[in-house]
Amino acid sequence: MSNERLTIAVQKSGRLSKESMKLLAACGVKFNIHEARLMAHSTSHPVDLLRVRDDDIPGLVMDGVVDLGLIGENVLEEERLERVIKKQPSGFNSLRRLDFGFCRLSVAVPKEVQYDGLPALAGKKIATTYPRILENYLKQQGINARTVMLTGSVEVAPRAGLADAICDLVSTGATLEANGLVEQEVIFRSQVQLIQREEALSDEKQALVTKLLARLDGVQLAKE
Ligand code: PRT
Ligand code: ZN
Repeated sequence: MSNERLTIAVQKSGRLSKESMKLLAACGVKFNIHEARLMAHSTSHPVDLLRVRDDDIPGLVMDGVVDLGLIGENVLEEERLERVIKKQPSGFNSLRRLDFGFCRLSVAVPKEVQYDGLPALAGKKIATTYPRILENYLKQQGINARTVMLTGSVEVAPRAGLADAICDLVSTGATLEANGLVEQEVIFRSQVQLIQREEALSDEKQALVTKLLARLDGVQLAKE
């Protein structure tokens, strides 16, 4: 990867993609996106976009493979905890929290189950895509429960007999409702962050980041 161009990792297609591109456009960074391509070169600045699965973004920044990333804090924190356990590089700099991608990570149980607080989860199986965040939370709360890792269809796990409860992302609550689940504990609140790799950038690149941040702050301010 070229050293003089600032590289930014964004989600290729999903809930964060449109807002991520809108944000860059609002900062004056222009791209011609070819849907099939991983890389996009800015036509206005020495900036390259790397379009990937959101799950890959924290690691790319922590390994210093890209300079910046736009990522949901849920994915960022899960990867950070996982890397701390594995003793892999887990450092990054938080530049800004942005006003999109809002959601919460919550524990939900089937509506027919009586729930009278966290101790009700003791000894239970909880299905989640975020085992590290959940385990961390349970440990802090002194609750002994088992986590079952599922990368999709978490909301059907109780009905399928795979788990007693779930811990999943919620925004409107419609998915929980449709699956007969009741949200009981919010364990993590998330929004998108702009992060930078820990290792220093060249002076030129850092100057460009500073310029983009000033524009970004202007854009965010104008929205308020
Ligand atoms: O392919 P790739 O791996 O890049 O994408 P993905 O499928 O893993 O992620 P994507 O695009 O679904 O979500 C990207 C990010 O958006 C998440 O990591 C969160 O930071 C953020 N986000 C915000 C959400 C939601 N809101 C959300 N509601 N991510 C997922 N959901 C799902 C949730 O998992 C559940 O299935 O929506 C459902 C619940 O929504 P409600 O409105 O019914 O409560
Ligand atoms: Zn993902």
